[in-house]
Amino acid sequence: MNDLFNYIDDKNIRIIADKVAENKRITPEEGLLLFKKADLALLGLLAGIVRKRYNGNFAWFNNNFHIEPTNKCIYNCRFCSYHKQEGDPDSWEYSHEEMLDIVKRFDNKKVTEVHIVGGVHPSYDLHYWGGLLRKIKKHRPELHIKAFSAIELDYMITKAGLSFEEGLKILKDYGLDSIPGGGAEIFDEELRKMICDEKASSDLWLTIHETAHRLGISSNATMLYGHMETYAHRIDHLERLRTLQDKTSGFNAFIPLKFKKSNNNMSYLGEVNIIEDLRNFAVSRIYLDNFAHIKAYWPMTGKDNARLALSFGADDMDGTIDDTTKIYSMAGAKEENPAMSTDEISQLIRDAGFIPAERDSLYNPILPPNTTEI
Ligand code: V47
Repeated sequence: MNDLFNYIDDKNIRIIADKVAENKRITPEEGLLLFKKADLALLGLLAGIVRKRYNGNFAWFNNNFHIEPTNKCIYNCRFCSYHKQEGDPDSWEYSHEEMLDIVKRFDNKKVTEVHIVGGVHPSYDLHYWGGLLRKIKKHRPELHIKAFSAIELDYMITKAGLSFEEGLKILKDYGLDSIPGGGAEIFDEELRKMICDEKASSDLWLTIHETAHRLGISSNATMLYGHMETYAHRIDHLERLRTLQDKTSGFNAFIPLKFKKSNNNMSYLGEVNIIEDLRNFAVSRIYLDNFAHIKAYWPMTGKDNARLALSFGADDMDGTIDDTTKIYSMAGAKEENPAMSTDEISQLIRDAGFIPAERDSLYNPILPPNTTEI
């Protein structure tokens, strides 16, 4: 029993606080109780304890950029502001050469990662996308390619008539290094039907990530929150991720994504407030005791809120981005042309009281020249 928690009146919350401080795993019921009853200050304290175990006083960022190959998508998820049908005047589709030109724009910049995610285009299978990866690797072999959500992978691999294992092995040979966390949305099957009934099921999302982990391809995980879900749905989502991570240890980071309301079919729901965002960061940090990193994705949260999230369990700010993503500005995020310099992102981290540390995509520190430790 930790004296620090003597002030907590609620017996059950007190038990949970002691468990977290003693590095014991909390149950789904306890996770739910934290969402329902714990005050924000306590959540921040507990999340800070877990955060520190993995990350000390560091907060991570990388130098990265995005490619969004197309917004044409066979699916019509109700929360999505990005998707357009083939033929829509607002749709786009880049050729391999145009995407390679985006990569070349960074030739003299110290980026370490390209993040490639777009709509599920009806026409292309994994050899088309694999060809793109191969061209990027030929041009810049050391650039880490984090590409294709499980939803895109499901479509391109199935279209090629392959099993997930076969398809992922082939993509790895083409140059795929890791997989981003998109498409997880919310795992509860009933809710998934209501917000994105056409796309890969929760089980498929988890199977694709598990298969990737077995093949040595690590990945991220996301959760779309702040729409119709209950706290029980969030805990169910976190529980399924924690269970898979126990099995594979293949997830690098968890990224909570707050539903943004502009220009989509769920606008009428509005958006949850910053307190709810911070509570969600903190409970996720506490619950996912086997995830080393929780990412505050600043193009979605905004810079100020990402900085604040560092005190509620987040330890990673994603990257410099350099104005290469539109998904969130199309959904109404404040950062319309998201870009930050290394100095700016480092200063945000210092403002929150943490030590900025540049990382590669697998969270190895990138040391400034002439240093041997961070
Ligand atoms: O799966 C789409 C979300 C995701 C909206 O792995 C929305 O490093 C809120 O996964 N409001 C794609 N969210 C983006 C993604 C991602 C982003 C940054 C880093 C990483 C990573 C992954 O965006 C989708 C969906 O959950 N999304 N529309 C919206 N209106």
